[in-house]
Amino acid sequence: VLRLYDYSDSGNGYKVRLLLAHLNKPFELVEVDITRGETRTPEFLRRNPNGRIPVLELPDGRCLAESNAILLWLADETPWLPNDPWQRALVFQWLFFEQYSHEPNIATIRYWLRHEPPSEQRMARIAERRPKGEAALRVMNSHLRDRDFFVSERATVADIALYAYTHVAEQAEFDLDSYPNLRRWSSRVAALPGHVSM
Ligand SMILES: N[C@@H](CCC(=O)N[C@@H](CS)C(=O)NCC(=O)O)C(=O)O
Repeated sequence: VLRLYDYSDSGNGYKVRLLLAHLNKPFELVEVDITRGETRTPEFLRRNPNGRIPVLELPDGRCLAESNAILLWLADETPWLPNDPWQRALVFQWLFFEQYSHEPNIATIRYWLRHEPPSEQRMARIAERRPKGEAALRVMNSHLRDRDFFVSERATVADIALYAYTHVAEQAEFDLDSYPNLRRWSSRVAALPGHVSM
């Protein structure tokens, strides 16, 4: 059986849990407490030298890290990853966008607000990232003006990756009321059969 090393409050981990639920794939969950350095033990570093969850361990012991790489691996030959080369490329485009423009500016703020005591340094770091987070949300909101999902008429792993931290962006004090298309898309993703919440 597949084994997922994960931390329940992680959006990156939730991406994988959500896709596994849609694919109806059983898996064993191993909770790793990232707030206690459990991702940096020699044992964990053997599974992911980069010391981060999520990590998917296959029954033969091979380990795959990076949430979006795990999504692509699991989605291969399923409707969650289009076969058409152009549509696939667009899925990759949004997955890279998620990792470069979205997650570093939204997930991080959410984490700091939830796990770090208030300080001037925390405020400065958040202030530096917030406009970049807003910019990412604006790009998504415009893209969704005349679309139900990011790449095709049905949801793909691009939607799963972007949903993970967008639907909890308010926990990072982003106001989703400014992004009505994002709100509608978010409800659409949450209404898909097989959906599980974070
Ligand atoms: N790019 C990675 C990011 C993974 C990541 O940032 N994981 C965080 C939790 S969301 C983590 O494991 N932090 C613990 C640590 O850095 O020791 C992915 O998409 O999987």
